[in-house]
Amino acid sequence: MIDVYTASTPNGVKVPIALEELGLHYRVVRINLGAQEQKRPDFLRLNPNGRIPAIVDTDGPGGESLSVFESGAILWYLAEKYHGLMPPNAVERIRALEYTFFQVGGVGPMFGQAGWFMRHNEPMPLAITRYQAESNRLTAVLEARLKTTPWLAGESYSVADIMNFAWLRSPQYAGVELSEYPAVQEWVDRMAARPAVIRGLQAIA
Ligand SMILES: N[C@@H](CCC(=O)N[C@@H](CS)C(=O)NCC(=O)O)C(=O)O
Repeated sequence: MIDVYTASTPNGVKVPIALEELGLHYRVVRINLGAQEQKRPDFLRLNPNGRIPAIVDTDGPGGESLSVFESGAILWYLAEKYHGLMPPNAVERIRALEYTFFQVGGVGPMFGQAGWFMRHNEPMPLAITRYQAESNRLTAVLEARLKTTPWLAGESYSVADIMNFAWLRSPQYAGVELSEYPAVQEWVDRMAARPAVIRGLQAIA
């Protein structure tokens, strides 16, 4: 059994979507971020960084229970263990890794900061301008890629699509208008129509 400690946020939807795509059974343990449950000692034992998502796989390596944190690490752990969401082609596997790290190091932090400053009580125009511009620049990188390949890794759907979709499905949060990025919009729509994606989003709605 896989327990998923998560919440209904961009990073929080990735793991249920991946588990649905892999056809696995899992249990959602909802973490109330407003109540700071992610900072409690029992959760910090799973993720010392005090953020969702985290998982516990009761059947980890050697049959031992294993906890994993960081959404990118969780998705790669699941993809390796269950042989799915990973392109069969070696070059595409590298592309999947690239766009996974691109999301973790770029899209997530920039969209997150744009949204945070846009909603802060004190107006901070410089910060908003900076993070919205970066969010748009990163979306343009995805646009260029998706103009040439159906999925971010290439011909194969992979963890990289789930990682980035989790943020690009709500672009307005970071002040990004997807009508300016038609290939990204088409990919978001295609992903949102996948039955496993619908089930994953419902699992944490
Ligand atoms: N790089 C981390 C980011 C995790 C993250 O920022 N999670 C947010 C929700 S989207 C969170 O837990 N926020 C609560 C907090 O910062 O206390 C990942 O991909 O797992």
